[in-house]
Amino acid sequence: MCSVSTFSYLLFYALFTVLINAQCTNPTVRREWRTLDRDGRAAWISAVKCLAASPHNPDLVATVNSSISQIPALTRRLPSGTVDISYIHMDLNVRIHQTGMFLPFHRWFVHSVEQAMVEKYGFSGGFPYWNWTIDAPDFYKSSWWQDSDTESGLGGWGDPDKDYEVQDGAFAGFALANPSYHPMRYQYTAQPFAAFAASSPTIAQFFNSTMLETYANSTFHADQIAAIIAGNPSDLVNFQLSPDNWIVNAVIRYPSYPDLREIFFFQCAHGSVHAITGRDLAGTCPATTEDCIPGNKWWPNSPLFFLHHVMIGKIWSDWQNLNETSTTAFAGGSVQAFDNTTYFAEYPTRAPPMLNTSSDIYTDNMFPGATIGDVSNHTTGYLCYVYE
Ligand SMILES: [Cu+2]
Repeated sequence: MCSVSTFSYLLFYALFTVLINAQCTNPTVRREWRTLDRDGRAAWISAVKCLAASPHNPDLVATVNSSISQIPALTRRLPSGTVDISYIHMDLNVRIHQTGMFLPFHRWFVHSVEQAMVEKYGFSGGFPYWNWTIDAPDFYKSSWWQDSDTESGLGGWGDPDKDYEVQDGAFAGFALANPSYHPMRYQYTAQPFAAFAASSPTIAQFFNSTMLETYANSTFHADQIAAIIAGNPSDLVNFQLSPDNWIVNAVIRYPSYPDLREIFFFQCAHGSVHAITGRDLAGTCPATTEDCIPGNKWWPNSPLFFLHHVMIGKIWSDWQNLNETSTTAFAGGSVQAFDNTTYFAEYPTRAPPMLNTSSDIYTDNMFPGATIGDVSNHTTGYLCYVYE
């Protein structure tokens, strides 16, 4: 059941948290999903569902011009919490992907969702993560998709006869409202890039035939992720190009690289996990939605989005831990610049205006704000967690 905390408790908790976290003497621990016991998994799922069923946040406001974001106006139909959380990501899409804001925004976003679960629904904290390198060798049949427990299981692949709606586990029939009402869906998609390129001429220009046929799971094996981390010490620019950005950077930055395929592997880990899981984690339109523009907008529809992004945050953290200067390093611009390949190459972590550690993370007024510097080091005051 979703018991909402009283105001006085909230206030007490907030003050308590501020006092404790100023020192970060007692960090929460982020663990791989499969190392949690059944109660731990059920507690996280319960808090996610409570958040999804929570009232709309009346303060949430779209800040990107709709001619750019290409999303419908925010409607406040049920289900509610899920609508808001995926809507902020839909609105800010062009500012938080393929820009310097990618890593900071998503770290802040997960933290904010976690805080809401803790403060409102008694979640004890310690957001789990999905180490998909375990699943890379045989993604379709991996243990990740085998837990159908109705309280603690994440369920399996969707039913192809029902628009790939998930039929088992705790999120079977999980109701979503973006881009229109539908139950949550996953579709195993081994080679997702051809369809992805076909969806956008702007993006298609960056693909070559090899890339179009690449198997998504061939980009996120454990040894490849280890190479991304170890291969870019103190080089945040090149590190960022690895887990976040798609193929585009590889083609433009390394046009004469002898083995483009190898570079491509390192680019794609983040997007490949989205794409191979398909449907709601990949921004595919529901079969019943008319006038729908697919893309990466409503990725947070799926609770897996957050487990995935805690893993991305862990990879960033592992890189930061290589040396002291990397813990607070930042580099990146605020504009995507897809349509200008010269510009795109000139600014590998995207174009001016440039961001810095004092820059505010975009919030759409949905959650309390923070700066990029606030989320650089997750073991200090603002965030205060460690990975295990
Ligand atoms: Cu995102």
